[in-house]
Amino acid sequence: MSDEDILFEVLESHLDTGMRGIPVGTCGTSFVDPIDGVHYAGYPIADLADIDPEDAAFLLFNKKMPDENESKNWKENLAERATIPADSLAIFDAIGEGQGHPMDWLSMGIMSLARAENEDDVAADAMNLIAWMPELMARLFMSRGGRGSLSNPSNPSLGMAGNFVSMLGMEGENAVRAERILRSFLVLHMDHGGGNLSTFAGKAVASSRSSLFASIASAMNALSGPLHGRANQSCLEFVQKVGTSDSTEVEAFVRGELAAKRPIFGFGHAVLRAEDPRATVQMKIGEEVCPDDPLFATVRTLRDVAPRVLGENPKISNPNANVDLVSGTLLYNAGFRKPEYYTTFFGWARVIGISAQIVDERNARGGKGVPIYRPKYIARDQPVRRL
Ligand code: NMX
Ligand code: MLT
Repeated sequence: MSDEDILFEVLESHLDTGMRGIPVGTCGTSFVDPIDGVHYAGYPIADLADIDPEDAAFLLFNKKMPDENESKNWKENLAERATIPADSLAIFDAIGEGQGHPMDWLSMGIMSLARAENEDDVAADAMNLIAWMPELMARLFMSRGGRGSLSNPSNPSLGMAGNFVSMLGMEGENAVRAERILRSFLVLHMDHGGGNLSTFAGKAVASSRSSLFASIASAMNALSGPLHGRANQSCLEFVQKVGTSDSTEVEAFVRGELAAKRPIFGFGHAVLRAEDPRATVQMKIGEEVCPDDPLFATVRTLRDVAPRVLGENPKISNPNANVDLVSGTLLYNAGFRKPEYYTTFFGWARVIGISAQIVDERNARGGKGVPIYRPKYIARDQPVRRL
């Protein structure tokens, strides 16, 4: 690509559209095809749904699938880093129980880890943060929920999903199902190109050479909104509110929500123009692990009915299911009964993809890093005046 290649002509009609479709940079971790969905370093997401989350992280950082040896070394490297520094834990534990959204806790937890920043080694900070996430998540669940400390000490050899489930004290069949659902959840949610809001926000903050922790905490704050990551919480609440799997009743419910100007959660996307393959994969997992669950039955009917109803509105660019339609129902079935925590799982997964993208941007231009983000805004209704 030469400097002269015209990639996109910016028209006035593109302004104030949330930069929809306007190219601003390059991304080496993943790309999103409007029809075939996200690909991690070229691999379609559906092909990756069953790999170890640690291997998916390796793929995003190294742009290749690890061989057996690389996978083993990578996992050992993460395990060696897994002990959260005591100073950071003391800050996190001091937040106390109860109040505030779990995403705010996640953001505060990540900021508390900034005490252990390695100045000028963003790649080491990224590895540390990824290694600390399972315990940070488990502590968030236990202490915010007023359940005291971890049920079992951290054991990184169980893998990130298995370790988390064990720290929460889940056992037997429940633990097996929770780990299975969580492993694929983490892989499916790690990355979604360079321009989704949380990734973009995290990279913008990182471009000022802020710490990895400050950048990722900013990304988590962006993810916490209901039009972005918090849609998985809203979607489960929405599915619970539907309360039926009867097609006629579901259709009436969807029409009622639209008439009341409320979003139909789990449908639509800024970039995708077909059903999100991550939704398709999760539907298959649901058919495997909880086909008779009444919530899953509602999701099944919604998937049939809502695209047709939403498709009647020509303004809606994509009436099909997005990643959030099914994920909440699967997490519920995995034993996580409080929807307000669901976005923290999304955040945990995104920490990995966004960190990989920040490391890439710091390595750009021969190690100088990308310049500080500074898009142009056109002045409106501001004639020059004098006092
Ligand atoms: N329910 C109701 N209205 C919708 C929906 C929906 N599912 N999808 C799009 N629209 C509306 C949208 O609000 C916009 O209205 P207006 O012009 O009045 O602002 C209009 O249709 C055109 O929107 P699009 O260009 O199709 O979509 P856009 O890129 O603006 O928004 C979402 C994308 C994802 C924010 C939107 O589809 C939505 O709000 N979906 C429901 C919430 C949801 O499931 N979010 C999860 C997204 C996945 N994620 O991880 O971020
Ligand atoms: C997603 O995972 O779907 C996103 O983060 C939303 C987007 O791509 O804009």
